[in-house]
Amino acid sequence: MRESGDALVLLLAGGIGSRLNLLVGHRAKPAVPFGGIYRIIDFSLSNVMNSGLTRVGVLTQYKPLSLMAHIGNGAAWDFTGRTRGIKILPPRTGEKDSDWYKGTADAIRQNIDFILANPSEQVVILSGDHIYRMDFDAMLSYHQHKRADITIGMMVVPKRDIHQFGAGIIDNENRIVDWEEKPKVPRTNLASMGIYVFDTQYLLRALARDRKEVDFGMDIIPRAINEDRVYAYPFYGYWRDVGTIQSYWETNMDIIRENSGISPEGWEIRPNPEYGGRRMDRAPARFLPGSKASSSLISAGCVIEGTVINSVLSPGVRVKKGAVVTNAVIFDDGVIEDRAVVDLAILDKRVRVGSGAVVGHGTNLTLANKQFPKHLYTGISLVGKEAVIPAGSTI
Ligand code: ADQ
Ligand code: ADP
Repeated sequence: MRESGDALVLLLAGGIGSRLNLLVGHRAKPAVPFGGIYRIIDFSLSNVMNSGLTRVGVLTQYKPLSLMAHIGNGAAWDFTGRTRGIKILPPRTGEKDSDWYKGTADAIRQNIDFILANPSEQVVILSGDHIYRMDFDAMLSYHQHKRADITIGMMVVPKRDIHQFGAGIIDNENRIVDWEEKPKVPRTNLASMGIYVFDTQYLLRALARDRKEVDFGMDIIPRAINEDRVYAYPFYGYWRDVGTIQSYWETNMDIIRENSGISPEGWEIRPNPEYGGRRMDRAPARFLPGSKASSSLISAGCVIEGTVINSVLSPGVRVKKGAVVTNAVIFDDGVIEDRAVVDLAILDKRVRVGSGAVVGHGTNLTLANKQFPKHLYTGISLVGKEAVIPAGSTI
């Protein structure tokens, strides 16, 4: 048994993640492939496993099919066994659309039965949307030490980004004394990571108080800081909310680098079970004569004849003769034909780029700025699942 007892984990995996655009056209954001052999949710599930927690409920809502297939019975993360388990919790399908979750707290409220059926001292609430590495056991011990009602994982972010987060002001004991969800005017650079430890009895009382309180950041926490013991748990490790194409791409680039803090050494991230042994048809990656590769992550089953620089390739990608792939993220079984160029782009599964075609503007911003208003332009091209880019074309 862990020092801090066996807390129950609730993993929020239902958000739409619309800023990820084509990548969430048919799958939930936590199911979006990431870093070659993972899906985004693997990071949360692996953190739970590595922290010694064994009981998990996954709250789904939007396009959950790939996500459910991916999690399966949870064996990939050791969640099977007599005292262990992972359960997918779909939204209550009542008669009206309005029964769908209205926000994070409402989603938890609709699953009170699951909390009651799994008695625990604390509930850990996480998001399935983040790429990070965190020990929840240490956070639970801290929560107990502070005798907190709620403990919130928080980290310092650049002030210009604080408008995307819950922002907290703390006293010198780390007690949160002021709070603003997504502030327009920055008063602090301490951001909520959307990771909460609640005393279970406190959570049940807070959810019962007022059904109009549907969101943790907007409703439950602002009320709690006035009346109850709410503490920040300062976090100094690697954590990214991969909510936009830009941050998704940057985080993929981070996983290439050895010293970024997210490389899987020393803290096991268990991948998509499909790559964890079941799919035996993936031979080792193969580099043919004339190929060049550097600063890249190349998965099994890839065959490289051309050049790959600063890119992340999922299993089964082919880069043919004379093709050049730079600053790219290419999902499973993509084919980059002879002399094609992919520069600063994300390609969903099974995309085929024809001979001599050019995908992405790279750093050639003059070309890009003609097509997009400057403020919308991230510079990163996105190609949808199974698209075919005709030979010789430029997109
Ligand atoms: P947001 O990033 O805006 O802010 P939110 O949309 O509330 O996050 O979603 C949080 C998590 O819950 C996501 O993983 C999302 O997928 C999931 N989710 C959202 N609605 C859901 C629903 N109805 N059912 C199931 N899952 C759902 C929050 C906090 C901020 C904090 C950031 C950190 O409100 O205070 O700073 O997260 O990313
Ligand atoms: P997602 O796009 O949501 O990440 P996948 O496309 O990988 O999901 O998988 C959806 C379904 O398609 C799965 O049942 C998977 O087994 C199947 N599938 C996987 N690889 C291929 C392939 N090369 N061609 C057709 N179907 C595939």
